[in-house]
Amino acid sequence: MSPKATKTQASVSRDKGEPAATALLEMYYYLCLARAVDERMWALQRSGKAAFVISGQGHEGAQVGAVYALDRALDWLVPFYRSIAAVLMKGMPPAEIFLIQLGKDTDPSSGGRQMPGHYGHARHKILSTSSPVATQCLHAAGIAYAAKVRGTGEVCLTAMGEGATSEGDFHEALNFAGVHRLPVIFVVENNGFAISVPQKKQMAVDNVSARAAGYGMPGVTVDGSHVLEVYAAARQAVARARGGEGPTLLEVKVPRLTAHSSDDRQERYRTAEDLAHARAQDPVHVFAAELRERGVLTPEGEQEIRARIQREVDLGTEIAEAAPLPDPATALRYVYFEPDAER
Ligand SMILES: Cc1ncc(C[n+]2csc(CCOP(=O)(O)OP(=O)(O)O)c2C)c(N)n1
Repeated sequence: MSPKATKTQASVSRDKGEPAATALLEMYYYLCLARAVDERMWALQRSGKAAFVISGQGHEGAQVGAVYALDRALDWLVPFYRSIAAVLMKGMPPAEIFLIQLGKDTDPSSGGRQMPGHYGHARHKILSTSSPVATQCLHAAGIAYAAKVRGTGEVCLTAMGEGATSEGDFHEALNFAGVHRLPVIFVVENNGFAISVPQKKQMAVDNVSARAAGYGMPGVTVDGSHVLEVYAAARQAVARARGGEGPTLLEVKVPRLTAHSSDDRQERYRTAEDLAHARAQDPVHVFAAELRERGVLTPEGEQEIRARIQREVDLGTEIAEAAPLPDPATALRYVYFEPDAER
């Protein structure tokens, strides 16, 4: 581990790698918070207040497990449009997610310029979400290269879907990261579909992780319904990156619980059996059952978490709804260079 790496998660025993009860409950809190924020995003869209939703429902286990392995203050996140749990964990409160979704002036990612789902936050080291899929892989490799050159000890984690791995940018980024042994983790949240295109029409391999071999890095596949399985794999990848051993391709198989976006109807290309199978793999339910079995999650504890989340999501919605829209006179700001513009 680099001497410049700062704190680790306090409640995790780094020796045994077994999260303590407080850590497990924090993971569960983020899983449930992300789900509740996501559901509110759909409510805002369906009630005509937001133009668009792109959801992370089903992906929460992958994101919580992976981001929990980072040093959240030191490390970088280069997200994609489904990274709701990930950006919450990196420090964005629900209000900021809703400000982004409603395109408000105080949206921290772009001041209302970007589409919903384009998360970014300079202070929390979240790079702006890039619309063309897979370009984030190059951005992440660039950040990791800078970290290596500067010797900062930072690790960069980027996320994408399996469809993104068919893009040239993905392969160029992995090649560069492999050659230069960069401290970067490529997390593929494989939900089996690129909009309506199933994985088997996207690639001739069963596991995206197979692609890692071509770039001289480990490729690992884990089950995203099991948060601790993801966390264990991500911890190894972070240790490897921080220790100067280079990148990892971490594929996390996740269920996609909603349509691709609010502009899609998945019933047109998914069978009822497939949808029922996805629901049975819901990481929120799977993790809750696991925590109950371990005696970590009690009915009272669960009620407390749910009530706290309800308050946070309601408050976040109120703040975002009350916030002003950007002034139309500023629409071209940040498009062209303006030497005298206010920043
Ligand atoms: C370069 C590029 N091509 C096409 C699109 C349109 N598009 C947006 S999301 C998406 C599907 C990506 O699928 P996948 O990477 O599997 O992620 P998922 O949405 O399933 O999580 C596509 C084709 C885009 N944004 N950028």
